[in-house]
Order: sequence, then C-alpha cells, then structure tokens
Amino acid sequence: MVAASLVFSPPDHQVDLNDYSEWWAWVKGANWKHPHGPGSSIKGKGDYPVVHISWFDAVAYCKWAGKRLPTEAEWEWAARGGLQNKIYPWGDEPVDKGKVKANTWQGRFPDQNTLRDKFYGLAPVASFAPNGYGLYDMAGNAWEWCADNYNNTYYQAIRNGASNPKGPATSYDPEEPYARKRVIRGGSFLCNDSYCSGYRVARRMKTTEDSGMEHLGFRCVQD
Ligand SMILES: [Ca+2]
Repeated sequence: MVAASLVFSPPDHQVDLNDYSEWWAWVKGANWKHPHGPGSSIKGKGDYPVVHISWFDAVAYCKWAGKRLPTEAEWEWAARGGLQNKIYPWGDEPVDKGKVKANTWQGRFPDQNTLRDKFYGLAPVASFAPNGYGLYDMAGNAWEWCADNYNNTYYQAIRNGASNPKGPATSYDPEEPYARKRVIRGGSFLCNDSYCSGYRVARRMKTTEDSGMEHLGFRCVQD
C-alpha cells in the first residue's frame, strides 16, 4: 500500500468553485519529502514551510521538539500582532492593494495567477514583512494546524465567558458530521477573495485529522 496526499493540480480553464476536485489531485507517494509526488523532492527547500503533514504528525513533531501546537485562540491572538479589530495581520488594507503583504492567489482562481507576489506555489518563510509581534506568514503561504477540535458553533456558545478557550471536547462539522476535524488557520498560496480569503485573522477552516495537503503545514509554540 502506498500512502497518498492531495496535490494542487490546476485546470487550464475557469471552473466551478464549489467543486474542489477540479484542482486537487490525490497523488500516491506525495508526502512532505516529495510534495508533488515520487519524482519531486525538497532539495534546496530547507527554508520553505513543511507541508503534507497530518494533524497527528504535527502533534508528534511538536512533542519531539519539546513544544506543542497552538490552540486556535492562541493562533488568532498571535496573528493579530497586537492590533485590535483589524481584518488582517497588517491592518485593514486589502491583500491585493499597496505593498505585497502575503503569498496568496492573485487573479482568477484556480486557472489564472498574475503572480503579483512573485510566488505561484509556496514561498520561503519570511518572504514578507512580519506582523506587530514579529511573526511571519500569519496570512497566506501555508495553512497551519491548530490543536483544537473543530466545531462550527463553539465560539457562539462561549461568547460571553471563556478566557483562553482550548476548543471543544469533540469535533462537529455539519457539512461532514461523521468526520473528525481539527481547526486550520491562516490561509495559503491558494487563497483568493473569490474563494476562501483564509488570510483574514478571524477566518476559521477545518479539515480531517489524517489529511495531508500541499498547502497545509504547522508551526509549534512553546510555553
Ligand atoms: Ca502567490
């Protein structure tokens, strides 16, 4: 048996944005060392974010390193960089206006990319300015696993109480009620206002714990 992972495989024409199978390919042998499949490698890519990592593998790595994954609340606190009520880690200026601020998808997703930020796929970490806490890539480039289970109504339920919330005890996604999902944050090189706008600091997404994807990685935190 050969493990597989999801690799971005762009169409050459405009597609229905409700059908992600139009741009994701399930590639046998794609993994963190071979991000585009068996013929690819990470040679010379030591300063790129690691991707094709399941939630379990991310947790195991953090533990090995004496660290842990951030909670979703910690992640958002960090992404805001000390700003209050701003849309992005850098403030309110739209992602495609002014100075290039993050690695996102520019143009018509997923078949036309204007490369205004100079990167079609992943970018080396710290290619753009850090936020107010000195943190790089809190928007765009690669989605990041959080420790929390995903529940679509969790923050509505705790709105008037919790400080430093740690996430719900179990996951629940009404779109896929039987799949165990974790929160991912930050958006990726595939995010575009027409599709996911994951680079907004409040944007929540989720995926199944065992998913590997070309645009999903993680960062560790330490107490
Ligand atoms: Ca880009």
